[in-house]
Amino acid sequence: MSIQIERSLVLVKPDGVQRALIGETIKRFEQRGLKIVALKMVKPSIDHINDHYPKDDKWIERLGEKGFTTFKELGIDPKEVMGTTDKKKAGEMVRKWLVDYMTEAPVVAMVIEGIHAIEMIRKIVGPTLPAKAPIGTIRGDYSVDSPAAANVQKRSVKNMIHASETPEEAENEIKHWFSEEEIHDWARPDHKVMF
Ligand code: IDP
Ligand code: MG
Repeated sequence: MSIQIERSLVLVKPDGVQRALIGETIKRFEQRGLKIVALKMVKPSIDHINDHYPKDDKWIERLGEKGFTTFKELGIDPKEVMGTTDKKKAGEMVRKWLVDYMTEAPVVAMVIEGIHAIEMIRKIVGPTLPAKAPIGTIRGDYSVDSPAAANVQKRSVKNMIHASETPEEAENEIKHWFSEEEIHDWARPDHKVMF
């Protein structure tokens, strides 16, 4: 098996920045041995966030479905909360709330590099919905939100952090947030004893 060095895009979302959890978040990636190769604070425009998240039906339906799964578990009628049982319509609503959330304050954007970085980072971050995120993950340790509350209040689930899910997503997202000059090639001397 070849050693797979990957890069992933990570964002400390507006709730993470406003709660002063930037340092705590970055620390978790550094201490695991992952290397930060780009870093900046940005107040994103609506257009920038709109182009950051996918626009295809499959992604939008998946977004709608995440809330529906929670409603089912809690015995809540999705029609009562979302006004629809259609995954696509629900996903479109959630996507709009997500753009509002991501533009309400600055975010901290990073490119993080390492062996199997995409999977390693998602593990440190934890699953999307805080109730499902194990303690020890960033979302499990620092967020408590749920679609059951968020969707009633017509807002996104606040879960502190974004991380690319697939190599394709990572490639697109890194290009969307950083120019080539902003991404640095440097070596961590401790990697000599780690690998
Ligand atoms: P991810 O951030 O774990 O990759 P995605 O499915 O890509 O999860 O969703 C993007 C973001 O949309 C989530 O991080 C969360 O902030 C928000 N979100 C996901 N599902 C819901 C929902 O059912 N209601 C409100 N917001 C949601
Ligand atoms: Mg995602």
